[in-house]
Amino acid sequence: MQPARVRQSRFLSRVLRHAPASIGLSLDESGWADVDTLLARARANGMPLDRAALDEIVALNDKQRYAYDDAGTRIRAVQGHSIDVDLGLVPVEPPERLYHGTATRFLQAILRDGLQRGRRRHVHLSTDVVTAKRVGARHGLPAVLGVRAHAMHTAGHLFHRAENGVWLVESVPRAFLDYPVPEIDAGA
Ligand code: HQG
Repeated sequence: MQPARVRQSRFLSRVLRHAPASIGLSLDESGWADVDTLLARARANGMPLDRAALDEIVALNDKQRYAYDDAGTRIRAVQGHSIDVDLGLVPVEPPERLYHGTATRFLQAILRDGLQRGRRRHVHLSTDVVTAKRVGARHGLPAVLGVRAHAMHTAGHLFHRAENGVWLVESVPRAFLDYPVPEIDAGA
């Protein structure tokens, strides 16, 4: 995406996941914002954004972070919120294994306390090692943990899959974590 679109996408991430009130926007309980109101509030707060740019971001965003409703009049982030929204996702059976990318400096705490959701609503898990490593690299030198997801599910933990394929869970107790991950070569 062009730099202007990246800036606009970051702005959307901030207002649709974390701080709608910072531009005087309100989301409904499912996280939806009215598109026309969003565009007006964005412009009023110094972020040039029109419907064509929004369409492009929704369609081309590398992680499919945002989605319109069926009528195309509302928009929301499909995951990653820190504010309290109910995405209406139904629990689904996860695969045997999922992965979590983090930074090496967090490993000691994670292996002691398990994975915590921090300021977000969920812990985010990836289906593949490459994606997890990329997520971890956002925080520093990346490290990838394995999560025995199906065993967690059997033990009663609820898993959800966001529209963009990211897996969401409330926490991961350390008993379900593997580090190092046997199937990853040393250094991954
Ligand atoms: C770590 C991006 C210490 C955790 C990504 C992570 C993802 C602990 C950091 C999405 C811990 C939280 C989410 C513990 C977890 N002790 N550290 N017990 N438990 N942590 O950004 O998963 O580009 O809130 O490992 O692709 O990195 O925004 O979570 O390093 O899908 O669309 O605490 O955000 O998507 O960091 O990223 P974050 P995340 P977007």
